[in-house]
Amino acid sequence: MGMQQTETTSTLSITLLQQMNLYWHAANYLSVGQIYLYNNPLLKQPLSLAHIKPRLLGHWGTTPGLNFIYVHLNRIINQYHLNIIYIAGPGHGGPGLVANTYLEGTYSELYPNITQDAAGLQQLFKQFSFPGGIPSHVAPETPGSIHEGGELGYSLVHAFGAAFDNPNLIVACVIGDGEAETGALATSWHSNKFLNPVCDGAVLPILHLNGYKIANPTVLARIPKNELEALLVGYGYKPFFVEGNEPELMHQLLATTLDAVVAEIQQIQTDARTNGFTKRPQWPMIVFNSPKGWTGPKDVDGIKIEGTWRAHQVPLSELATKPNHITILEQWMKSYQPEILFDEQGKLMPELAALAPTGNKRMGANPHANGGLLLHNLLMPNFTNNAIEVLKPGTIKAEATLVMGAFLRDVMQANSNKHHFRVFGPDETASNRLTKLFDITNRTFTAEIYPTDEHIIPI
Ligand SMILES: Cc1ncc(C[n+]2csc(CCOP(=O)(O)OP(=O)(O)O)c2C)c(N)n1
Repeated sequence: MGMQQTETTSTLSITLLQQMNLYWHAANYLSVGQIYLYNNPLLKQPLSLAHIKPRLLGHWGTTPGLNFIYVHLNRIINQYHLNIIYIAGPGHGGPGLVANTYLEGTYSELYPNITQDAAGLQQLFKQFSFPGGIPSHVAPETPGSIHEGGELGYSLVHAFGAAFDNPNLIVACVIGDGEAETGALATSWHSNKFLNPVCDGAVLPILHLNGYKIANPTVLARIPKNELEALLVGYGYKPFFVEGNEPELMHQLLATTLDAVVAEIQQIQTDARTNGFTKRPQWPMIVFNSPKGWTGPKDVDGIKIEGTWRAHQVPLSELATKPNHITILEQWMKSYQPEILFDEQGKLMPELAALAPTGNKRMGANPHANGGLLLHNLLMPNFTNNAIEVLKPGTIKAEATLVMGAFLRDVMQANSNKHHFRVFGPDETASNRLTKLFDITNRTFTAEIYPTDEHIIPI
């Protein structure tokens, strides 16, 4: 098949493009602020060492890309009334998710001390990776997060887990190109062989191809594009490439691509939900190729930072000993023009705030990403129904897992109309003797099925 290279078009009006770009700047500004600032959040005073945290932690490199994607998902949520949650595989980009959930208002609702003004900004910045504050990675307390960002590799499997039996949900899953080298992630691509568009939601993988891990290039960024495409096609996806470093072009490219991707997802789902499951769809995905540390310092002391591995963590880390770096940091933060992003009090300008979805459509507030709102207790049969009476020791022959299989079958039966109980097994349901489950269910598989297969169906 031919490569999906989106042509530059004008999906966004000039006004919308400018506003989305400013919103992105606001998210980037808040991200940098979290990494560096202790005080002076709106840079109303000349920046000095006293305003800077004594110990600098965090990851800048992945963050502008995560922010860019967030702003664009906000647009399609509004445009198509979608229900989307965001999984950040490079969860070390915690400042980006905190910034975006703050901008959309969720953060202040959950944490009322982080107000929408200069005092709230100061708290927001200070608490990040600070004693008594919040983690530097996307964490359980980050609004909208179901994925802990510390150990790379599980984003895509979590995304599929969230989409199973959740037909109206789209899970946008940003995957780091470094993360993609882990064993867990490398095999998770195949989860599309277990996803059925009739009864499950959709997963939109977004491979964040910013070229580097901590100090090394990534494999996927250094193979020819046609090999990368062949790999992703081989995993069963239809990759759309969004590549570049010029923000305006990238905004149009990603917007056009997301419009196309939403149309494909909706077409796959409508077809399957009208005509039943006929074949495994080729789900769309995006390869988002942008510079690591995008919009950050281009060079520091003659050494290239933006677009290199050097942008991974804290690009300016010797502020105490190099006063010219404080100037670079100030110029960097001012390049986002905080004075046009926030009003005098430090509140996001209303025309920018209006870009975010509202209520539960905000990705930070989506109930599907909340650990409690949508939980239902399982109806539990009395386990003693499956008891085996042992009148005298050593007289009964029985297998523990066979009995457990019968119990799991009864649990599944009791909850069958709710579709919220699944059994996952690495090919050991039968060999571990849980076979009583097959009295009432089968194994889901959307790849090819042979007549000799047993208890294997697409749904
Ligand atoms: C399993 C695992 N191995 C190693 C690390 C250390 N680590 C943290 S960030 C990172 C690089 C990640 O690169 P990528 O996924 O491409 O993210 P980005 O470049 O966007 O920061 C590594 C190796 C980790 N967090 N988890």
